Amino acid sequence: MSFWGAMNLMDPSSPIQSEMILFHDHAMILLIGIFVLVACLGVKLCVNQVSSRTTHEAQLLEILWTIIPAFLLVWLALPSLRLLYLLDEQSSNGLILKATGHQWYWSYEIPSIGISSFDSYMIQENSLQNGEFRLLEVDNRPILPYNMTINTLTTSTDVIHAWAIPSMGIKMDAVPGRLNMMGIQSFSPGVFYGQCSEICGANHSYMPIVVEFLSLEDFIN
Ligand SMILES: [Cu+2]
Repeated sequence: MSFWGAMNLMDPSSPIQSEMILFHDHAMILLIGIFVLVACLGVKLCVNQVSSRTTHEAQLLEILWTIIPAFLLVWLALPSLRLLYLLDEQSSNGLILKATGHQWYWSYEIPSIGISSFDSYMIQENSLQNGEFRLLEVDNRPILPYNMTINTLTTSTDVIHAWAIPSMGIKMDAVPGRLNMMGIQSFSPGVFYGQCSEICGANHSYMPIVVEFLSLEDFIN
């Protein structure tokens, strides 16, 4: 279990989400460093005299406290840009999952293997089996192979929804009249949960997202 897993947060289930957690930790190093420095200087300023002989016309100090923060910003920006471009990576294996948002359910289509559109409704509380998650289970879920990138297309038929699976670092708006694309890839077989992430109306909370990942052989069978 990772550090974040030990903190009761979800472990990443896709390469992109692992990268996002690394970037978060990277940004936190800078943030905590700046906070500690400013806090120490603040305390020092309170207990000392405000004016000092050595800080008048201190050109070297001025140059340093301009240049060092500039380098720190570049140190933050470069990995951020790298992550941005990784997020936009598209696979070329032709496997596409199309998710269409409706008020208030999702429908899926996997055209490359001939699976035509089917609806995915939330299972009501009184029909849940033992061990199933309340407000998260659906009656039909799309099945995909793990360890390969699948292009996800999202769109909507009525209002804006958003297709999101937190443990995979995915959140893509589903906008009527528009196709948004994003790559998903799972490290492992399993069932992954998410919810609509755009306030889309009265039953916004009742349109969960469930995707199941299998090995390629099981998927083909
Ligand atoms: Cu929605």
